[in-house]
Amino acid sequence: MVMKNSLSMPLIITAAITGAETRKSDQPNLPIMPDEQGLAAKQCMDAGASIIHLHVRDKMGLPTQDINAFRASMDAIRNACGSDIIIQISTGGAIGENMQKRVQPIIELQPDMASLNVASMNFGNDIFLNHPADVNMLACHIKENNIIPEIECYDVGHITIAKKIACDGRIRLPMHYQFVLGVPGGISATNMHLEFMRSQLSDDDMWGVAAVGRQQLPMAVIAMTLGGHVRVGFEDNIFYRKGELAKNNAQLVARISRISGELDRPVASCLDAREIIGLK
Ligand code: KMH
Ligand code: ZN
Repeated sequence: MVMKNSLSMPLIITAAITGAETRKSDQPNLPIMPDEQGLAAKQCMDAGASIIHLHVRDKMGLPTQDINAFRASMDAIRNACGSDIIIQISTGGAIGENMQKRVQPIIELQPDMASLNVASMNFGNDIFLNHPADVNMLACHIKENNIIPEIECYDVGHITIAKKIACDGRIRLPMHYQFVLGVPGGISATNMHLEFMRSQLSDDDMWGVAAVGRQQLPMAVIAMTLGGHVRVGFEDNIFYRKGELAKNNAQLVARISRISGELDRPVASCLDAREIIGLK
């Protein structure tokens, strides 16, 4: 039996391999086509990742929520990794994406997990719109389809909103939070912010950290020591270190696995992660 929320709990590493905003012109090794995503997912799994946070692109390389594009990428990932890998599809999509398109993949494709964004916010120079009625609708579809939601929290108040949605019966407990720190418009990536956000959770809640840019690594290490989980990958950070682009997503995953080893915290296999999250 895997223990929850302790340092002995296996570390779940999520690889956010593509994202919606990262461009191939900025990171030439960004996987955008299904075969590239399959290969990236396999490399990440071999390096210690058990969850793939998935965004997909169209033939032009632009972000899309098209069901067929998701199906092709999910098939490629499962063909490359096997069926134990956990696929978490994005319902956030790209800024400005139509809400019906954002919800469609979870209804049609029933992935293991789906992201759930609970609030509108400034997002860099854009506005990420998540109307309360749409958030409730998304949460209900996720629940009805027996998909595990991961609550993307870009600020402390987002935890409060998520708790209210759960209280209204639209999110099944325990909650799975991702603290996305350092998005311009959200809370910045500092130890104090991370500690405070964590202090708002119940003991049974699961949480992880996805910090943006150069804060990805330090925040990940702090999360690891506090019993949290970690997300790395090109969606949030394209560099290995200052001025040096990462070779691939797996290089970022492998570094987290190595540090976890040094901390004597085991890295979760896909089956460990399924047990911790409560997935069949
Ligand atoms: N692309 C961001 C605007 C998610 O995956 O749910 C939203 C995002 C969150 O990436
Ligand atoms: Zn995402």
